[in-house]
Amino acid sequence: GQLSVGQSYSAAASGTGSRSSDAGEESPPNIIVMYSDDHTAQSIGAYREALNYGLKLDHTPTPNIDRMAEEGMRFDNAFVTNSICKPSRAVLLTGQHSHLNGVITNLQSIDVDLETFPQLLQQAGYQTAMIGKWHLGTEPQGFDYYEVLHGQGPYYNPTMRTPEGDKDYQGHTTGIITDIALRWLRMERDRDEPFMMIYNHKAPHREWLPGPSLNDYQKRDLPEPPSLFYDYSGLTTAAHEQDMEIGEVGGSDMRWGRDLKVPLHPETGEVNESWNNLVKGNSLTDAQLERIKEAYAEDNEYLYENYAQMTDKERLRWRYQRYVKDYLRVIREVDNEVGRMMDYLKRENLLDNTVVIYAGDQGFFLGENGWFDKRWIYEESMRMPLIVHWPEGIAPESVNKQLVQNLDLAPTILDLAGAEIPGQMQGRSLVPLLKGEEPADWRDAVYYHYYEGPELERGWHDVAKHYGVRTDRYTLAHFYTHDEWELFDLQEDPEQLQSVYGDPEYAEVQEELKQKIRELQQKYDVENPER
Ligand code: SGN
Ligand code: CA
Repeated sequence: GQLSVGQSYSAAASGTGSRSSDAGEESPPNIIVMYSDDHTAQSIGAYREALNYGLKLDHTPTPNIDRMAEEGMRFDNAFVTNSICKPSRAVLLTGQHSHLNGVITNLQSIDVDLETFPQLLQQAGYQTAMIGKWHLGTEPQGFDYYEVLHGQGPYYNPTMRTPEGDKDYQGHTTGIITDIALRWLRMERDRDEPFMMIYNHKAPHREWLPGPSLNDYQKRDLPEPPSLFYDYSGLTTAAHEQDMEIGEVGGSDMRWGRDLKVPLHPETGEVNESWNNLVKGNSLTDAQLERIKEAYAEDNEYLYENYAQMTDKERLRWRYQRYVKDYLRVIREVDNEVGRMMDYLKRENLLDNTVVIYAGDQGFFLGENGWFDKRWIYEESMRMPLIVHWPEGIAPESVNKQLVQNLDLAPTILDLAGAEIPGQMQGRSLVPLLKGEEPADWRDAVYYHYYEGPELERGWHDVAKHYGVRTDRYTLAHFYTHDEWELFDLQEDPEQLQSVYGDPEYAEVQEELKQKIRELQQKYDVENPER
């Protein structure tokens, strides 16, 4: 059975670790990677004090993930190399930047011949499993077992792809993914070997359709981010041309039916096509559909009655509240399931010698700039939440501020397993950081490249391609299809509202950062930075 949402897993056991009894010999740790889809740091209680931009929640929706941070290490400067789904997952598996692993946008599938950390762990004697969102096209390689969603997968009643063919499930996907993961841990793995499991939630990806938490936040409003009504006046063409506005109706921005759960168009009274898509796409049963309609009914009635008199600002506010509540509802469900997983590890006495890595595959906008979605080099989307729980290896309440990346996870995991890190991997093991060391030669800048521009005609959220660099204080980005640059001083302008590119006061910094970009392009074998 599921815990009620908001309950947190009980405090970690101490002293009763599963260290091998052989004198002095440590068994290699088990490893669980949780890479939740679109889970952004602004929605995690543990990050509330750490971030100086964007939505600040007045409560925590994530007691279990917070607990992992309290008992382990929170990374405050973790970034993805390319803020979109497939590319981020390919970087996780290969430890290589997108231009080398080939998955530069959501259009590519991962090449089955690439060397990935799960295959190397298998060779090193680990039992491996891949459960939940895969989204890399080709068949998962390097796993003793897998059970994954097709593509993005639905919020309800998923069909899972397994080595033996498809399996159908009834219910809410977030709980089902955990059930499958727990079944594998309990009954299917070989207990004589250490295990590595990737346990990936589909939530909180669009369309944020809650299950158990449907009725949370019914009677209260959530805070707004300071830049909710921003007009992009300090930014370049790309920001003016995007397609990710919460307030914009129609097109590829936020849709009334599917995203906002408003069945009828508030102006015309006609059924929204995207509402039908929501019902169909999730194969909702009558009972599920009734429960969903019921949860939104009162607020929708208010909207239908008042829409005509509402100002644009009020309309955006209403849409923002509906969006962010649903986002947080599905986050609470993820958090609850993470708690179930941690409880299992504790009961089985596995907690101390299991490294649990909690991360999002990128960040996400929660109304900052009036937006949802990701893609940008901006803080909201480039930052990934990254929390590591490992009682045997990490001092509690650790906070790390080094610049780290999803690129580092494959080398880190191999290092934890005592396996060799192949030369083609471009990240660096975080194990010294986990142990509290501060290597003097740690990187002072991260390289970023986003490739899914409007010319691909993907139909949603056109964002101009860009590459750039993020240091501890600055972000410099080149939107090369427009040949425009943006420079942010994150200390002075944490919300990134005013680019200071071209400002004489920053001339020197600007030159240094351009030089840094050239250095990194060379270091990472970027042959064609404007592809
Ligand atoms: C879908 C979503 C987009 C989302 C992309 C990429 N539209 O196309 O909102 O940005 O996926 O997401 S939807 O109407 O199909 O939901 S990603 O996580 O796979 O990169
Ligand atoms: Ca994603």
